[in-house]
Amino acid sequence: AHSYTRYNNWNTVQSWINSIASSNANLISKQVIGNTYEGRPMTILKLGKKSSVAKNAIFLDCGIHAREWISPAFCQWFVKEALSTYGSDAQMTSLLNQMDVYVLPVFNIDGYDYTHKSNRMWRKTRSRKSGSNCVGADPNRNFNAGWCTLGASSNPCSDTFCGYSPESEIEVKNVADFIRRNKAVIKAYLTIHSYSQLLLFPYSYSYSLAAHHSELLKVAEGASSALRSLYGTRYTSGPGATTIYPAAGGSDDWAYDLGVKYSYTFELRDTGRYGFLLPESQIKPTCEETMLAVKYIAAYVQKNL
Ligand code: 0X9
Ligand code: ZN
Ligand code: ZN
Repeated sequence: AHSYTRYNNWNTVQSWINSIASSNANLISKQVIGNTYEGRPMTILKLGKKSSVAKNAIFLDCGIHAREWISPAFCQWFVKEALSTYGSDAQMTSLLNQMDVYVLPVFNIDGYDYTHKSNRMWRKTRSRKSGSNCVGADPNRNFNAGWCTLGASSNPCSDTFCGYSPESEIEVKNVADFIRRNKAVIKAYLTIHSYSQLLLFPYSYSYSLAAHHSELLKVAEGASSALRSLYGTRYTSGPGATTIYPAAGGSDDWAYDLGVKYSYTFELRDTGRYGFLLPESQIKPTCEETMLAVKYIAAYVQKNL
């Protein structure tokens, strides 16, 4: 059965997507953006009050990397909180009245399923190509942003394999196509990973500072202090290349260069004690504190449309 404080497997998340959408038709609509390599439907939940005029939007994805289980848990939490606080929390109400939030609960579904069934530490997609016995590419090295130039591997057996070409991974292509199609309205791109407690922004494919570096840093620092206010969890903010490591082909850099100014990668708890194996007892506190950071960024974006 589904639980917000457990790591739900893919089948459970899939049924949750269908039931939450059908029982909240006033605030949620569903959209399939394509199938994964293994044929699973990638469904985006569009949260927001229905409007007759076009609304600006925030795009939020979770589970780019299969083993980062706290990430899909956060997207599920976000949807729950949005629904349960709409109408009582002034900020959430205003956000969903004025904007839409597109939530992709699990980006790399095939990989996520594989971590539940076969290998808990799997990171990549599950695509195959004749000529190599190694499976999958790193979806966060497969976007068309300095593709495979830095911090990525062209060896199909590597955990950071960039793929055979940009967007060779169908999951990456499906998301990139969706964002390209909706780029006129998408004002922020938020992607959730773990772990290290970082709030990263472009660039990671280059050491150059982004054109909006100081604003991106200011918003990240505001979001980090909002997060810290709940339980004291400390985050470091900065450009990917110098704050974690240089690595090309990431979704954040790609979205930013497409024109989505507020582009952030979260690396959630912890700093290495449990790493990817974060205990289920930490799902609730991690999600509650992360909500504050995401809402901080959303409020800033809303105010600066
Ligand atoms: O290496 C990554 O893809 C991310 N770290 S993780 O441990 N979750 O794998 C960091 C991504 C930062 N952004 C880019 N490299 N573009
Ligand atoms: Zn990751
Ligand atoms: Zn809550």
